[in-house]
Amino acid sequence: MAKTYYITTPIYYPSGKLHIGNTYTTVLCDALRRYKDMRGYDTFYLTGMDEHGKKIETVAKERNLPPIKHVDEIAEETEKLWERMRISHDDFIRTTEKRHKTVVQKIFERLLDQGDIYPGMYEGYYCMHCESFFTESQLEEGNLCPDCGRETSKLQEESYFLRLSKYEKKLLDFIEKNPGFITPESRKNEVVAFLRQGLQDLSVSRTTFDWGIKVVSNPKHVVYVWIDALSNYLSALGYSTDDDAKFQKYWFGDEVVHVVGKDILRFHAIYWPIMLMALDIPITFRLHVHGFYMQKEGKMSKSKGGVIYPDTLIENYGLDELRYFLLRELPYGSDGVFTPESFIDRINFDLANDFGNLLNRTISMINKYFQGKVTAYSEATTPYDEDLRKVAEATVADYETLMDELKVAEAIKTAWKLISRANKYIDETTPWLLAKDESKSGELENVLYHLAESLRIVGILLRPILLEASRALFKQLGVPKSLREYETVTFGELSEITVTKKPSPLFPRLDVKEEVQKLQKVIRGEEESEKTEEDETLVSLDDFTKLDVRVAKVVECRNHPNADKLLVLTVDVGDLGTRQLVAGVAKHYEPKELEGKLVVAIVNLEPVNLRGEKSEGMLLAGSNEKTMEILFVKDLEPGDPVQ
Ligand code: ME8
Repeated sequence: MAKTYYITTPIYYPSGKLHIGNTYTTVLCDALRRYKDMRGYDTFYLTGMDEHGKKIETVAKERNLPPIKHVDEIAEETEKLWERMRISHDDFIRTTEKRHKTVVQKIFERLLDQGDIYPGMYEGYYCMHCESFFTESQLEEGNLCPDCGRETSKLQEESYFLRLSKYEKKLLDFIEKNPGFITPESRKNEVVAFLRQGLQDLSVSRTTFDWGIKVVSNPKHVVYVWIDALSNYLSALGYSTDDDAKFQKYWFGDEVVHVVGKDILRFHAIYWPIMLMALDIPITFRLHVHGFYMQKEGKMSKSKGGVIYPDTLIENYGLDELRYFLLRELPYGSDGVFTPESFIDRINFDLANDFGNLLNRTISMINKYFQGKVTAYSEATTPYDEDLRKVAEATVADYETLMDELKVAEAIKTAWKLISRANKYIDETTPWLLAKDESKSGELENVLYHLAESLRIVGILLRPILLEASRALFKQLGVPKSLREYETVTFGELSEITVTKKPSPLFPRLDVKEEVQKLQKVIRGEEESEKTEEDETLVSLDDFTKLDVRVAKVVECRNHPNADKLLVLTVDVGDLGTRQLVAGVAKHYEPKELEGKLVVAIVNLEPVNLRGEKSEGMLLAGSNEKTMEILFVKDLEPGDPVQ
């Protein structure tokens, strides 16, 4: 029976269009999956979307869409992108699907029942504007919100916690006993150092937003991101359902690989194994952590811009060109930089010159000197044959080792060693001189055979990487289907071939200056169309007039039961009736002094729950470092509009 291979990407947030960073991980897993397929494995490749959470709810709100509409749209767009990129995934899991929700709810309840999840109070810094909690270390200087820069207040919230501390020692032991569990080694060391500092239990539920999976036994809570997200690796396999054949086959199979970027190392190397330990599920996976693609200017992110999108690159340069660049340029274990220059150079030097030209020259010479057909010829040899063969054999061996170690960039580099060796072989054997001497015809045929055979091997090695070019190579060289398979990757399997009469270049050469400028524009253009921070503070008149701002009379005011900085006001808004507002003004006003006053409030905001009290609008107040003043009016009536 074939060995099994289960490989996964992170499930991506639909907070915006996916960029080349997310694309990299997806292409990397695609290449590994295709490699394993080629090696005869029974493979299963999972990717998908992580669709819940406050951030997604907010983005949807900004787009005036119900969250489900928003995530449906991005998921559809993403699936189209993967289709376009010929990603070979077997399943696309979305955390909003029923099959996933049910599993998450089961997992949560089970952990709760057995005491690995327990109720408690979460204390954090709350930004009223973003309705989000932050830990102290996430805050900007002065305890300001890292997202909007506004002041935050320290608040408590009811939350469930996952008992990480209980499993700390067990996890350290596991990592020690399984040296290949986390690769590269440097990432493993990071995790071990972190574990040694001691783990705090993890808050795993929220009551301040709805867009998530409800906790069955206490639906006031939604499951907070990581238990929801990580469980996808099990729910997609049918874990805990009647139909768990895939779970049995792939989770307990021969190889399970989670591939993630360095940003989510801790979640996968600590929280996930601990969840599995608590659930009594064997940790069968290995975790592979890759670095980030950066821009010269720094990081890329879906929300902050500076982003390069794959569609544009495929449209302008082709799928193989993009796949090649992404897989070749990011070295194992560190970050890489995407620049227009490096992208165009890789296409010109590696693909067009080294590889494409070698194929083109070989085919042209076979046509010119042997009417398109050569046969393995062993009688007349050249002094360079043996070395070429040896390099081919070593290349295949190295390629296998490197691919098995998930070092894809290095494996590609190795394939290029054979390409370079073959190019050198042309210079050494000088076929155009051999052609001048009738008696050297056997030697010439032998040389061309060696070149064709080297190219066939390169074609096989590059099958998982260059989807179109490897097919074109086989076709133009006339390699029969059976000799495109990995079992035939040994030098000498080819006995005879008939090449195409009309070779066409695999990769057209690009004009560097022109293309770099074009690419810079493409990238800049997209950055400009992304919202910059300045743009975000500009609001159209249309948007502004959507706000219903009114005079309101405070009829009652009291301290918030759970938060020192907040007051709860009941206000009369004339014909609109009464509203409850929660406002962060308790440090500056006593509840009683506000009663009877006329204030200004926005009254058509969507209600939010602030520490257990409903807020149906926003009281307007000005503030600076020293003080805060509520805007009071004198002679107007409750309900009068403010424009
Ligand atoms: O973290 N270079 O989703 P996400 C390389 N939903 N890879 C990059 C990259 C870059 N510049 N930027 C992103 C999440 N990535 C969670 C995951 S899994 C249970 C939940 C890749 O949309 C990389 O794989 O923020 C990174 O880990 C992932 O995208 C983050 O995607």
